[in-house]
Amino acid sequence: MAVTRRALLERVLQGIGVGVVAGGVDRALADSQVEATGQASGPLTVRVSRPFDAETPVREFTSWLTSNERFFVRSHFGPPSAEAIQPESWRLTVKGLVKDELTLTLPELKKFDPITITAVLQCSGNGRAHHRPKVPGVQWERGAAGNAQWTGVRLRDVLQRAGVKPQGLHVQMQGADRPALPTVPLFTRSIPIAKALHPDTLLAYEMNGRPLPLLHGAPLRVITPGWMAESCMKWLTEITLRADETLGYYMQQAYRIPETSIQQGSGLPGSVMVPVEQMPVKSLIAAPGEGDTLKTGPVTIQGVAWAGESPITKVEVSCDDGKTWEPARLVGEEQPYAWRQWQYLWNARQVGPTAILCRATDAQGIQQPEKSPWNPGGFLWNGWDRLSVMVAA
Ligand SMILES: Nc1nc2c(c(=O)[nH]1)N[C@H]1C(S)=C(S)[C@@H](COP(=O)(O)O)O[C@H]1N2
Ligand SMILES: [Mo]
Repeated sequence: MAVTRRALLERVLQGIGVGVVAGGVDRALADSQVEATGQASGPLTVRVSRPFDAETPVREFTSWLTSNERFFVRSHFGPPSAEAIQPESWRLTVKGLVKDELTLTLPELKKFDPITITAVLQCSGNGRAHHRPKVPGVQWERGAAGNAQWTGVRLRDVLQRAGVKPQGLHVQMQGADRPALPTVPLFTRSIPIAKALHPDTLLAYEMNGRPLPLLHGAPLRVITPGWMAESCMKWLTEITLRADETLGYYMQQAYRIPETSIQQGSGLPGSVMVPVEQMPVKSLIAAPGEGDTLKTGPVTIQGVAWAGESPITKVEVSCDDGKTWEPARLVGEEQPYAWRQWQYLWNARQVGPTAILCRATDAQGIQQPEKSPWNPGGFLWNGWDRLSVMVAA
């Protein structure tokens, strides 16, 4: 089995253009996280090599869709064993507070009505590296996010087939991935029934029109559009209806934020912590790039903006380090849950170093803050995006 797992992981890493890490990939399956240098390797910037956590270089965000090969990867233990997700033997079970327990094969699942939704996926830790004081954990910068088309069936339809009992208020999700050590808790999460029954919440088997890649949860994953990616369970095998939120580390300790803002760096005993859910309003500059040298004259600045379940109504750009702001042009059509591309034509006149910033506003009138409120997990960073450039004659 170890051989199968190793061969599988090797294929996966090579398939996305990442060289197999020195020392062999078997250690990639260990629980200990090995910090990488943050250097570009193939199409992704590797943050942790074992298990493989890597972010998308933001220049990719000049495209509306983020390709499967360049989509950020985050998992706690690495992909499951090949046996656990073999198409022939793979099953999805639905149990707990339901009238009829279900066991579905992939072909059976695909008989429900298919739908496709374009949605941003973003890790709650994206931008953790910007929090001050510094927060331990994967030091994600800007690219633990991406926009993709997800095809699958409605979680609602599957739940309705099983018949949710009135006491079933939370939907627990379990994937086939397992920690190497039995003492490490499983990555088990739950979402409230309202989000699970929302017609846009998916069990997805395709990403950008292709079979869901192994690193992104093959054969089936949950997509909760507009919500942080921690509820987008990969390698899904089990759904359990429960009366309460899932217990255990990944729901009760990790991925929680203070309900109200707290003092920077405080230990906060007593403060109420709630699970991360909605994605807050955020924007990024995709081009030019950090440290670029630009010529005087017209410069196209472009990027993306998104706000979870809320549309983007405005993006502003500053080319003088935040002194003055100008509205950017929103490109294309608004699509719920997808990001919105934007452009700004800057006439660069003054030679020398400057900083370019952007900030977005959503339909509720909420504007990106200059800096996000500090929190102990370093989650939900959505401060103004900022890059330094040099203007040369
Ligand atoms: N089964 C399983 N699902 C998982 C995870 C995991 O470790 N195991 N990681 C979650 C986290 S923390 C994130 S940010 C997203 C990342 O999705 P991606 O790798 O497809 O970008 O998957 C989520 N789903
Ligand atoms: Mo994450």
